[in-house]
Order: sequence, then C-alpha cells, then structure tokens
Amino acid sequence: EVLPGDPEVWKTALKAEHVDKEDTQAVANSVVRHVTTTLARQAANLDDIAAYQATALSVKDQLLKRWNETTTYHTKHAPKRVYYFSIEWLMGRSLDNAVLNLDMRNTYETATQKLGFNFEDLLNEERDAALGNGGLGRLAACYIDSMATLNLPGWGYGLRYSYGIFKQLISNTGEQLEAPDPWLDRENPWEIARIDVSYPIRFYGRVESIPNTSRAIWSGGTECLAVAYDVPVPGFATKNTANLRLWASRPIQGFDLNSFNAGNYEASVQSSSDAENITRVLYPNDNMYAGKELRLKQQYLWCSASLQDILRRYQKLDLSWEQLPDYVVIQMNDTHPTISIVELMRILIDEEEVPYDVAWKITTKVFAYTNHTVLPEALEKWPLPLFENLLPRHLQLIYQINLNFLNDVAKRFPGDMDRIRRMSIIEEGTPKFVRMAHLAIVGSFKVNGVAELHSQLLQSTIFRDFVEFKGRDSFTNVTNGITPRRWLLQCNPRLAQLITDTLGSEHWLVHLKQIAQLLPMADNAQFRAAFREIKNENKTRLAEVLASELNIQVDIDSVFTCQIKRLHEYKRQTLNIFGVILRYLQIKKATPEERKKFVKHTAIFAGKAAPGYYIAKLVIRLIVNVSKIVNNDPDVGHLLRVVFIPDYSVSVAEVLVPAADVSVQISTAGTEASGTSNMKLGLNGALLLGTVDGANIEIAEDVGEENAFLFGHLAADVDAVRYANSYNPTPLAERSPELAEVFKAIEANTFGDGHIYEPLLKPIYDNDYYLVSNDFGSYLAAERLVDELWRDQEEWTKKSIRTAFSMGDFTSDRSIQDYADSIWSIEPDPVPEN
Ligand code: GP0
Repeated sequence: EVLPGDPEVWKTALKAEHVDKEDTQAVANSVVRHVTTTLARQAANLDDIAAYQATALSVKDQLLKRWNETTTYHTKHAPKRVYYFSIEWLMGRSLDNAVLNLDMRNTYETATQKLGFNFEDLLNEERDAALGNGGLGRLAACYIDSMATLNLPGWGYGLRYSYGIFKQLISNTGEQLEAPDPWLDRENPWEIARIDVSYPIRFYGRVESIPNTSRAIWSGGTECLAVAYDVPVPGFATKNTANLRLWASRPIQGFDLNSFNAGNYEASVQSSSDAENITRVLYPNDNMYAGKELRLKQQYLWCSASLQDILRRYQKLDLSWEQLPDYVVIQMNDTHPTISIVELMRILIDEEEVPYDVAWKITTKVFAYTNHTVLPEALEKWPLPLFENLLPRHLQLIYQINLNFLNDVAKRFPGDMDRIRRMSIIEEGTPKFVRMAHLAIVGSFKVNGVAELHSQLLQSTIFRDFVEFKGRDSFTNVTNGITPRRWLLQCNPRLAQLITDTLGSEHWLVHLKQIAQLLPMADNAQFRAAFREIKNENKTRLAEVLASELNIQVDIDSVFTCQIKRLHEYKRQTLNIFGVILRYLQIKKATPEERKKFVKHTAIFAGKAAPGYYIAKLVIRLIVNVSKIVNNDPDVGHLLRVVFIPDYSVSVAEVLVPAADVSVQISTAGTEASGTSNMKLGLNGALLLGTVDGANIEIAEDVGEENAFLFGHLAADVDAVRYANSYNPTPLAERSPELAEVFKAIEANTFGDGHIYEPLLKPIYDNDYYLVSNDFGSYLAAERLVDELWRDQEEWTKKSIRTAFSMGDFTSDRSIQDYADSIWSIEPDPVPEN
C-alpha cells in the first residue's frame, strides 16, 4: 500500500492505534478518549447513557479497522460479490453482539467495570435498530451476520428510516396504540455518514425517445439525493467485516432554486422537506401490500442508489458490461427491490448505450429473487397510472420486457391466450396493475422459497405457469436460518457455556451441526439437571421482568408457552387464546380437588399488529382482557397466567426465547412460508407445538416427531375444508363444541363487553377461512399431550435437549452457504491475519 507523506510517521501512527484483545487498560483508554473528546464529557458527570455511547464508539473503532482492511483487501482482490437488497433490516442492538464477535467481551466488561460501570446496564442503554417489521427484516439481519462470518464478499443495501417500526403501547382497555420510534434522536454510534457517497434520484418527468435506437432521455420532474450511511457488521471470530449501506434521502441543494428565484421562499423550503420525507418512516405492514406512492419512491430511491453505487465500483475494474454477472450478483429479498431489474436496464441502455438485447442478457444473469409468502394480499401490484406518473421511463421498459416475454410464451404455448393473460407482467382491468412478482421472476435467473413446503407450494400454485415456462431448474428452495451467535451465545450465555464445556471447544458456533454430538446427553441425568437449571434461571429472569414491568406474578414451575410474532389472522393467535379461555372455564368448573390435577400454564404472547389491521388489533384486545380476568381470579390461583408483553422487539425476544418451554407455531397449514421464531425457540430447548406448515415440518423431521406436538389439517386438505366451510356450512357447535362454549363465554361478557369481539367471532361462525374451528379439537388434543409430558419433568427435559441439539441445520450459516453454492456462485475470501 502506498502511504502519502512520510510513510514512517503513518506506520507509527497506525500502530499506536492498535488495541490488544486482552488489554483492559488500552480499552479503557479508548473509551475515555471518546468520553473526553467525542462526547466532551467529564468523569464526574458521566451517566450510563454517555458511558454506553463512549463504549460503543470505542467498539466501532475496532470494527472500522477491520472494515477498512476488508474493503481494501476485497478492492484489490476483486472477487465476485453478492449484494443483498432488503427494504427491512431488523438489526436490534449491536454492542453485545460486536464484543462477542470480536472476542473482546470480557475485556470490555472489565474495562468498563474499572471505570465504574456495570456492563449489563450499559448494554441496556442501547436502542434497537428496528428497521423492519418481523421475520423478513430479521432474516436479513441474520444473513448479513452469516455472510461476514463465512468470509463471503458481500454487502447489504437498505434504507435508513428516521423512524423504525412504531412503539406499541397498550391502553387500559387493551387497545394497541402506536407511537413513533425516533431511534436516531440520541445519535447512532454504529453508523458512519458518507456525505461524499451520494447519488441523484429522479421522479416523475417526461421521456423522449431517441429515434432508431432503444434509448430514451428521461428528464424533468423532481430530483433528490440518496446519501450513504454505513453500518459495519463484524463476522464471528474472523477479521472480515461486512457492510450494511443504508440510504437517506436529502434535497439536492437544500433549496429548490426555481421557487427560490421566483421569490417563493416557503415553497423552496417545502420541496426540500419533501425530499427528506422519502426515508422518514418504515411502512408498518407485514405480509400485506398497501400500494402507497411514497413506498414506491422509497423502493426506487434505494434501488437506484444501490445500483449506481455497485456499477461505479464495477467500472473501476475496467471490464466490459458483459462481464458484470461474473462480478455481481444481487439477491432480492422479496419483490420490494424488483424495480432494480428495470433500473439496471435503464442505466445500461439509456446511459451506457448498451443494446437492448445485450442489456437484457446481462441483467437476467445478475438478479435472483426470494419469495416469502403465497398470501395473495401480500403480493405487490402497483396501479399502472401511479407507476407511470412516478417512473415513466421504467414503465416503457416494462412494456418492452413484457412484450418480448409474452412473445416467447406464445411461441412455447401457441394459442393459449389464457396462459398469456395469467402470466403477463401487466394485469388487465381498470385500472391496470404492474405485477411485481411476475417481473421479478422474468428478470431473475433463480427464484427460491424459504422452506421445503413453501417452495413446493410456490411451484405448484402461484408460480406454476412460470415453472412450466422457465423449467424446474430456475426454481429452488433455501430453507431459512437464524444466527446462533445472537440466538444462543448472546441471549443464552449459560447454555452456550454448557455446550462449549461439554464439547470442549467453541467450534459449534460456526459449525452448528456439531451440537448433534451432544444428543446422547439427553440420557445423562446430571446433564439434564444442568440443562433444566439453566432453563429455570432463564425463566426466573423473565419472571422478574414480568413482575417489575407488568406487575404480573408468574410461577416458574408452570409451563411457559410462547407465541411471539406479528399479529395476523393466518398465524392464529386466536387458537391459542381460545384454548386459554377454555382452560379457564374448565378450572372454574372444577372442584378444589380436581383443580389440583391441572398442569400450571403461563401463556405468553407478544407481537405488533399493523396499525390499520382491525381484526389483528381486536385479538390483542381479547388477549389483554382475558389476562385481566384470569390473572386476578382467586379460583385460578397459580394454575393459569396470561401475559401480553407490549412492544415486542429483537431485544425483548432475547429475553423471551431462552425462557420458553413450548414454541407455539400454529398457522393454518400452507400459509406460513417458513417461520423463524420456531428455530430460535427450538435452539433454546422449547418443544414445538405446531401445525404441519413452513419450516415446522423440517424441524419436526430433524428433532423427531416423537419430540414435537404436531396437529391440525394438512396443507393439501385446507382447500377442501375451506370450500366446505363456505358452501356447506355446519353450525359452529358441530365443527367444535369446545369452541362454541368459548364463544358463548365471550358473548356472555366474561371478559368485558362481548359485543366488541363480534367482528372477530363472526367470520369464524360463518366461513372460517383460517380453519380455527376445524383445527381447534386437534389443537386441544396436542395441548393434552403437552400437559401429560410436563408431569414427567425428566422426560420433558430429554425431549427439550433433543430438540435443542437437533437444530444444527437451522443456522443461517447453512442457509447462506446454500445461497453461495447453488445461487450466487461465490467463494469465501478471508482477509489474512497479519
Ligand atoms: C413474509 F411476505 N414475511 C412476507 C412479509 O411481507 N413479511 C414477512 O416477514 C415472513 C414470513 O411470514 C415468514 O414465514 C418467514 O419466515 C420470513 O418472512 C422470512 O422468510 C415468517 O417469519
């Protein structure tokens, strides 16, 4: 490397910056330097917040050194890189994760302790980076952790929302209220603003074709800037540090000069705030398409900036455009980034003068698409007039892409007009729509689902025509995974220690399959006792939080059932709460003698509902109101507790996951693409109570069906049951007498005014689309098996151990390795240890 000026001075300065992993004093020095300089504070007035910030800044220094080495090395090496495009990144907190990955946790803990602080308290000062709704956003976060850990050259691209997912408050009457999440108010110590890395983004305007070419000039409209903010993501026990580049929108000059000149000062300031509005807030919908223009602006800003950035990097290599796919692969996390297919075409054709056919050949070798749901209400389709107004040139290109595509379809299936209508990227009607999933498939070389069943359903239902056209090989499965660093090492340190001690090394943290070696320990009474003690300690920690934060006393000898996920009809929190109500009614009916035979239950719920999702909010209300009655009924005693934990987040999950005995995964079969809390809970020893859906199937296969509680109708039978429910309806009491009893109790105002819940109950009486009544009986039967097993704690612990140690395949390292091998064709490129 060439150093400017005096190389010796440079070298000495760079060396002076070095901090040894175990050098507590050097770490303390670096923290204090940030206290006195960056934060301009003094030892005498240092609170936990400032101490956390100084500590985080000191850790960031360490990350940035590794980040620099990684980028320098990769720039020189020029390997093929993967770019993971995700509109959501649910990162959670970074401090604990970073010091663990750097292998500096002890050093930082001791250093901050010597400076007079409790490290745990400092960790709790950090706000979650909650730039996501749920599974999809958290998946991206686990994946970038694995990309860094596996030394794969890859970056993440996303949006730097000023406001992440809303803060959930629960009113006295059980209603969900939403408050903003101004997570950047206290400054974010983990990001670096790259004011010098910014790109212009155009919206609206007009298009002029250039005669006798495929090219056009897009001009006018409005322009703003996308500015880069980088978040370094350390791999575990490696120098490699990945980069998450998030874009923020900014006005192009601070003022709109036109209105400024026209003497309209207010309008000029207004247009600058319009630009800032684009990345103001994350859309709070999960598995639900909303169709807002501002959201399309977000998507385009993010995709255009990311592509401009990637192409600028590529152009430094001085190669031909045809070679782009040998250096760049872009994984699209759902259809949200699909516009980037068209944007790449636009840049190549209009700006780089690449012929249309060549541009198409290049583009379709760069993109791969991951689908995350078959639910029709989640599939993105933009009203054509809205789309055309905002992105007129892109619509033209889509027409051309569609024309060529449908011509090819017509050649393969002559005269099959219905097929052409079904497959078109444009949906006919008034208005017309742009179908983003179709565009994503047509523009990608590979399409994958996120669990075996989901990938099969994609190929046999919503994408069937495309499989017939493109061939089986274009479609594949990559089952989701979770990072064992955050979801075991960090959230359950004692279990991690037990595993490390028993295996005699830490290798399992990067080769999770190795924990299967511990399966025989299920038959070792001493190990079982140690394992159970850890679970009980985690339950105690949770119980303390519930007592102090919610004033609810729970019995740690009760079985903790956890359903922690977004509120959604298809996820059926209803089944769970109706089951709780039935249990309550049974306890009430029982004699004191009979009550002694009940297994004690603590039903734990957490999750947010989309602000506009009325039924989902009603379910929260029911859960909260049931909890108020049940938890305060002296007849119930310790037999039953119901807890709704407000404001679910990654950090809350880190407390819940290690404390769960039962993992509740009860979606209607065929609806949950994969699920990932099933993996987190399983890895921490919770037994699976689930339907035959998503990744539950693969989990049950690996842990052994005898160690899980599966129930409910199978995906293959759901349609027939649904059909019968709507066309040959039987009274609820015939479908499920128990559920009819539960509904009667709700309607009799047992949990407050029963009228309120009519919109929730009526659809179940009427046609029960999600099969709540049809599955209730087998759900109750599964619960009885849970109770029976709980009575035998030794047997329970055996199954819990077998569950945890059979989860080796559900690490995101395995998922990312699958992507690298079967889709991306990229290799690890570790930065050498000097
Ligand atoms: C799927 F379509 N998922 C969507 C969406 O809009 N948001 C979202 O979080 C989820 C699936 O529901 C999932 O089954 C899956 O595991 C996850 O994406 C990641 O693939 C629930 O976690």
